[in-house]
Amino acid sequence: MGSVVEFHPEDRNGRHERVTFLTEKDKMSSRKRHSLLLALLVILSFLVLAGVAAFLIWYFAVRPSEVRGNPQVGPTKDISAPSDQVRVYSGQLVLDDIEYTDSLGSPKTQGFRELSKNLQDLLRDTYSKDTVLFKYYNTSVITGYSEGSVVAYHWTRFDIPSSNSEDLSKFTDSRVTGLLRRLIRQGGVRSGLSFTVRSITASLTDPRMTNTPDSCLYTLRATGSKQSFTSPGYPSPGYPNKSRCQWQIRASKGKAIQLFFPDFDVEDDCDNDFVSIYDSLSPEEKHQLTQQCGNRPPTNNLEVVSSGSVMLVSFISDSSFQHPGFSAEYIEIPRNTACDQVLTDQSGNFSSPHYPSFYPPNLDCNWTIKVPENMKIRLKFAMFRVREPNIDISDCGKDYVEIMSQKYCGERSLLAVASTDNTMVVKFHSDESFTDKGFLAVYNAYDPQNPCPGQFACNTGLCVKTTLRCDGWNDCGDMSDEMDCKCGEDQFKCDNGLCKPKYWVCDQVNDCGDGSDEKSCSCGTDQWKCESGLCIDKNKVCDGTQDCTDHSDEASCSNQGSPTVACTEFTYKCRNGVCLSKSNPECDNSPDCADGSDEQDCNCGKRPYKHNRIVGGTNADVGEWPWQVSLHFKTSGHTCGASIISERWLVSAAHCFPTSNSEYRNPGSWLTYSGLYTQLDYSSAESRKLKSITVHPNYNSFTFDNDVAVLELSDPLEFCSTVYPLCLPDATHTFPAGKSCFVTGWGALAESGSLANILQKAEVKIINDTVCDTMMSGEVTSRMLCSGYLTGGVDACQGDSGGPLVCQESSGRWFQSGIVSWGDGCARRNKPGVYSRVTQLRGWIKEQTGI
Ligand code: 4AZ
Repeated sequence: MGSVVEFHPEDRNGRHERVTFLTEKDKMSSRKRHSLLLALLVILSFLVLAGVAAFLIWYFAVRPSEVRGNPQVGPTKDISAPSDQVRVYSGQLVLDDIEYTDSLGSPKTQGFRELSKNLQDLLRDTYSKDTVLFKYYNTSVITGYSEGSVVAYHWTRFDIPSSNSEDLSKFTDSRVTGLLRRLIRQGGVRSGLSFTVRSITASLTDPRMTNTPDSCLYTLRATGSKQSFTSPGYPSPGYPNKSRCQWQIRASKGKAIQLFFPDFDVEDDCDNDFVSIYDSLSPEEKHQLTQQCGNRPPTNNLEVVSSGSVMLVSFISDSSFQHPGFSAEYIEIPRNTACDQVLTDQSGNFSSPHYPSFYPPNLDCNWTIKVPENMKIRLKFAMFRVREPNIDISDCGKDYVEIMSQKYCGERSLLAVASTDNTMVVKFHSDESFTDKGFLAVYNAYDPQNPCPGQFACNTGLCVKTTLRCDGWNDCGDMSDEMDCKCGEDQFKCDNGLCKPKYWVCDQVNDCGDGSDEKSCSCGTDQWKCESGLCIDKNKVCDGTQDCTDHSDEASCSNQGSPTVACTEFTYKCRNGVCLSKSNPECDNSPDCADGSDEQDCNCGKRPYKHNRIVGGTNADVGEWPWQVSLHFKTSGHTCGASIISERWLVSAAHCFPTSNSEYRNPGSWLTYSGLYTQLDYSSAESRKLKSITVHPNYNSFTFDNDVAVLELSDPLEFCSTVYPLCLPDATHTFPAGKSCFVTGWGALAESGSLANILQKAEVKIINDTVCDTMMSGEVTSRMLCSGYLTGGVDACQGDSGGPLVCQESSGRWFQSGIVSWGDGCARRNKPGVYSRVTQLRGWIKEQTGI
């Protein structure tokens, strides 16, 4: 047997090498053997490596979870199969016998890591006591600590394979909390640990909230000066899909945190993207302050306040739409401990703490109002929003305002209360979760002998004009102005005692509220009643022919959306010529035409900004009516309104362009402002010149029949949060009598009054055509429609002309039903506003604009 040079590099530690000289032949065969050996070696090392890899895979992924080791703090690998169900429990551990040190504020420190490791082991051990839960145990993570008593924030994740889905029902809050409570019963100690666990909480948590200290989790320190942070990618190119970020904010001991969002634009659907804010460092629903999504205008900024020195902001994005995200500012503020107040002035106001910011959780406040002996107090809420999700507002079990043993919660528009003597105590309670904007209350003392000099005194303590008494409308808020009324000649007495105009009987609108005005309007036994009140033969319903003038006999047939209906002037016609029996099918988010044409060109009628419903006031919000345009004539300033129907086209009223002065028909005389809020500041509006003005050829300047014009812009608009088109209804679209719609504009605030600076909005109801024609002395043509209140008080006025009347459909989209046209003065009794009927003018608008 020959020898080979054996070369062991690791053996060359001064030891001798064995050297043998070889013959040529030996050399040849030795080379062959050498390559063979090398190949063997490679195969062997490959096998060893493969074995190690297989072991690792088995150890970390395949090995049964009962024997899985304790995971370290760090990003959790999503090792669950796609079909696995995930359950996450998060909560707080309160620790005794341990001092909070600054090192616990930063996950990068040794102190943080050591304590976290011990607590994670403790959690794993605790969960291991339940064989079912532990079978699916994946990991426990400590995400942070706060001071005072040291509180550790934890979450634990379980992965349940779909094959074991029957075990999902075993994951109950009581099972988990019961298990954790055992830890406390056993003294909360564990050998080798220097601290004890005083209490522990855990509740089911959205698995998307499971950030680890190493992932997109930021620790921020609030101080007395403002600091800020933003969502990832803010503002451009916008946040990425599947962002999961959290910001832990800590303030000094004894302080609170105020968080303000100067800019907030997150996808509109909270199921996809949202920001959740917690009064804790753990994302437990129990401590959730609010969850928000959508685009908020600068007039409705989000601002929240914590109860203690910690706050967690969690941002989740699932959608792939690109939105800028948010910028946030945080600051340390004194904690709101004492909010009790005694008010002795004869009038004044007070509000929930930090109003209009969200009030803090965990708070109780008392306001005691004391006025002179012989006086009483009336209290009115200018704003009242104390809402919590899924709360029955009849028992107000969570946050509430309490006045004279009565609890109030939810959102209220006309809340007023009167005292029985010269004192009134108003209590406010907020519990540990979900806060809201709160309230603003105004009070004044009054003389009970003469509570409302010259006015009617409501039982609520409010005073209303005597003309509002017995007018059929609830002006007091508690209906007291409509009680014990003797109905007039021209009024109908409802079963509930209200008086309503006789015109309203049998008009298919429940004006009484109890249906009594529509009760005895029955048709014959073989007849069917149209929505307009007309009676037709029963066999004419759903026969494919429109027999009711409002086509209600064909509107709700079981063959809805079926393409078999004969086309008439009341049926919606798809682009392929097929007609539908469904009413208002266009842009309703449900495809009805086989060719999809009813859902095409539907980028309209949705306001980009998310709006707060403003209770009471008539000032619009920024971006609330993004299709509203202000038309300025030469140097006269605002003259008329208009609406945006596309980047290049506006709709307005023909009477805004009279022929009395040729300059009115000259496009060069006009300047348009889109996205305008106040007439005092044009800086953020989009201003465009006009290229053409086209007035309806059949416009009649005496009767105002066909009062419509289309305006072409010289340059296209750029759509944004405050500039966006409304939807034009199909010619067959119906806006039924009684429907609430909105008219907007900078027109006069009262008849012969001055123009508004801030864009105004008014809610008006569509009025039955025959009722309106009677009220307006037979001057209402079929190209007109009426809207407003027969009692007066709310209306469009001079300067609103050309602006839109819009109605929201169940799809959420706003459709233009009217163009402000004329009226008998403004807001007068029995004189509703008259509008150009857009459905009747739709064909002409399409001919002129292609829209
Ligand atoms: C106007 O003069 C005008 N009340 C517009 C609307 C109404 C009255 C007048 C409706 O432009």
